[in-house]
Amino acid sequence: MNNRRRFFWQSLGLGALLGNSFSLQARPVWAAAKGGPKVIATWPNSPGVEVALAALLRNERPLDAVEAGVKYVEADPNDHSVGYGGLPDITGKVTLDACIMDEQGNAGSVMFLEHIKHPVSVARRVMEDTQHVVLVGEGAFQFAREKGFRKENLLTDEAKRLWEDQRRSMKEAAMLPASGADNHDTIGMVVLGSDNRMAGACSTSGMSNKLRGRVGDSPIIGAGLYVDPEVGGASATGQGEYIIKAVGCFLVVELMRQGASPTEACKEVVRRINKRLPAGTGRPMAGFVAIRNDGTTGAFANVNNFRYTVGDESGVRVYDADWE
Ligand code: SD4
Repeated sequence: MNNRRRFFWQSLGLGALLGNSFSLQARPVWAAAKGGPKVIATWPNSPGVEVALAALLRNERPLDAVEAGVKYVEADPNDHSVGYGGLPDITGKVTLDACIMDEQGNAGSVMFLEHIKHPVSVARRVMEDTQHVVLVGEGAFQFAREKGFRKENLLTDEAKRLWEDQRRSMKEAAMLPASGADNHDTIGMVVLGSDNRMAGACSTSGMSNKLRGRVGDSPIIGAGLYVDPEVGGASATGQGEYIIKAVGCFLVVELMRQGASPTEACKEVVRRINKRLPAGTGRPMAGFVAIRNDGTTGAFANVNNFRYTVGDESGVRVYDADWE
């Protein structure tokens, strides 16, 4: 059992929740979701997807389900790109970014937040308790404290050691770290309830060794996450600078609105991003997952090792995304 799975069983103590066989069937664009609840997430995040799916199967609100699924990943010390255990910035400090969107398309976001283990929950408080969409840095931290979130040290010994190793291998401290698929694990998740209501969330510690104050795509509505409950939702992972410039997730959803399948929509956005990138190995990574509100799912990346997770009543599966 790998560390992630062990963390899952230890923290939740759930038995085998879901069965095995599962197939992705394309459905007509505007058909209602008939397959019951569905969850899609970046990377092999089966435990987080299982948490979200279990909530949907209990008929909980999609917003609660997606928050619970992402919180699971934020608390996992073995995910070095999210929350507790995330790799620090160039100064050795863990800074977190997250956003959330609800069933009506409302949004909340926190950026450059320190010392709070669950930025996705702070983002939800921004959405629900303020008239704003985004809080950053010290202001976001103060807000979180006022809302009762605990101040915690998020830098684990293992993350510190990995960060030190990385720094040793970087020629110049100020350069952006390499961003192939191997140093990503950001959680982006979109859920569809059996009543066709949708919600999404995205959470990350960002690129390790990033400049202090750097924010990527993940907490930016339309870049790292976008949900239009009438159409579908998308989330992203990879080097945020390129995803922001393409307004990636908004574009995925708009392409789905025009009739593209989730995979076609993700592919088109990846193609636009690729036009601006050098070809071949070492190219900055960009990958998207998407779900239409008819329950159809898909993903696409510009590297060959992007994997994503889909869960529904018949099981939770990790897939290799197509790439170009
Ligand atoms: C960022 N998109 O901060 C994030 C990084 C990422 O897994 O996806 N890491 O740019």
